[in-house]
Amino acid sequence: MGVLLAAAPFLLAGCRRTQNTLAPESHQSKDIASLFWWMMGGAWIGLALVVGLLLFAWKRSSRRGIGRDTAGPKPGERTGWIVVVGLGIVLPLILLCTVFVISDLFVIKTTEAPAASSTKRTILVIGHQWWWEVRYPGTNAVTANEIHIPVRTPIRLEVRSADVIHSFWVPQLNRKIDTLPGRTNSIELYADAVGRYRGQCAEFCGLQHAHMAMYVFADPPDRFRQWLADESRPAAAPTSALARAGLHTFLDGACSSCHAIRGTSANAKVGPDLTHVGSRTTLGAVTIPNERESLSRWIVDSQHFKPGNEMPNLNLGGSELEGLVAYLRGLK
Ligand code: HEC
Ligand SMILES: [Cu+2]
Repeated sequence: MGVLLAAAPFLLAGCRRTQNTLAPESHQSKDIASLFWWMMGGAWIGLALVVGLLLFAWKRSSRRGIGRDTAGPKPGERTGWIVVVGLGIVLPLILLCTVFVISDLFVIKTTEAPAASSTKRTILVIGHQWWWEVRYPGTNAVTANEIHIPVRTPIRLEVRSADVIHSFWVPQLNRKIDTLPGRTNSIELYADAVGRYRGQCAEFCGLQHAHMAMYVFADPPDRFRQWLADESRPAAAPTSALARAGLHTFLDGACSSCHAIRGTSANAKVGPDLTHVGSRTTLGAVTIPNERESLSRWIVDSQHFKPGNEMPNLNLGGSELEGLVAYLRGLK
């Protein structure tokens, strides 16, 4: 207990910035958080009431002595029933209906996606085992796991699934939205402040479900426009002999049977689009940082980081591996 108490400030500090529904950063999450606090307050009042009545009944019965007079109806039995029906049935019904109406008519409404016709931008996210494909309809930009949006701009987020049911959830920005095979669901994506918001698949979807996270970056509008223009361009050509060799390894080897790099002949869709992989901060759905060493280790042994993921270990090493890393690092 002491250890828990001592650790509490650190645990709570950990909650503050990431994946905390109670640290809302959009009007949707603020509505969800205040609904939570109202319900929480109501629940505590209800609990206090029940415990109070229990204590009251206990004191009264012990004063009278239980079982001393069992014959005939006890005084106060009728009021007992009135209290039971009133507090036990009618009151909960009223409270539940109120909560239902408030959450359904007001809170859920604010979380819904703006109509496609009334919003400037739609972003399409497709859940895969175990990563997120991100598309910007109307542009060529395709990326993975790291979603950029302009700050304080309502975005229509459409979600689909390539395989099983996943659930897209960025707690500081909005509620969960399931990605279902054969169906498109939508929600609004909106951030009050510039920053990075972590999200997570919220529906168990297989072995690496826990390694299926994503980041939403809310950028100032002009930085976002620049980012989107960069992401829409085809891949940069390799600039060194080593990177050129890496491009050839990529195209001739197995990599191009699963990955696309726009501007080259690689156009497969099994794994993430790597056209601008160098512009991401993480790899493997926020599992490892996007640095030279971790990229190299991922290519050699992605199964070490995410056992069971769809990318096989390909027994690469030496100059082939060096070339691939140099080439992919250059894809900004
Ligand atoms: C059989 C298909 C397949 C092959 C072959 C393959 N990959 Fe992958 N790759 C994937 C999948 C699927 C992922 C996503 C894994 C995850 O995060 O769950 C991935 C992820 C990656 C990532 C991380 C991308 C990101 O943004 O998270 C890189 C980099 C990568 N692969 C490079 C390569 C290279 C280089 C080769 C060739 C040596 C290669 N892959 C071969 C399927 C494949
Ligand atoms: Cu999932």
